[in-house]
Amino acid sequence: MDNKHRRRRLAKICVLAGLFLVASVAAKAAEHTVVIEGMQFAPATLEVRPGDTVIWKNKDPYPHTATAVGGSGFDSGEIKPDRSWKFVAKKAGTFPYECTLHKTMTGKLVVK
Ligand SMILES: [Cu+2]
Repeated sequence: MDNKHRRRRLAKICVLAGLFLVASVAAKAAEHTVVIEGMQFAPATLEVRPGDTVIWKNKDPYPHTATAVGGSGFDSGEIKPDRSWKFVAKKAGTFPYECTLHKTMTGKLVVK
């Protein structure tokens, strides 16, 4: 095999490796963050796919919870200031949630 052929073959391998990388990254589950600040969940409504991870990050100086209403899904328990809580969304559906310590704080997680 001469150098020209070798280079071509290497280029083909690189292209295939690149495609494989793109495909595997695309199939990977995503990570989303809900920031809790000023007694609010931001974004208030978050749409994710099954398998995605949702991270609630508490930036307030007091604890909060992210608790699905009616025991339908998840409950973070107390998230202390500067702490976060992770949840992997598995079941599809719409999950309204609230902070059990401050009932005016509400959000919605949509898994589809
Ligand atoms: Cu709260």
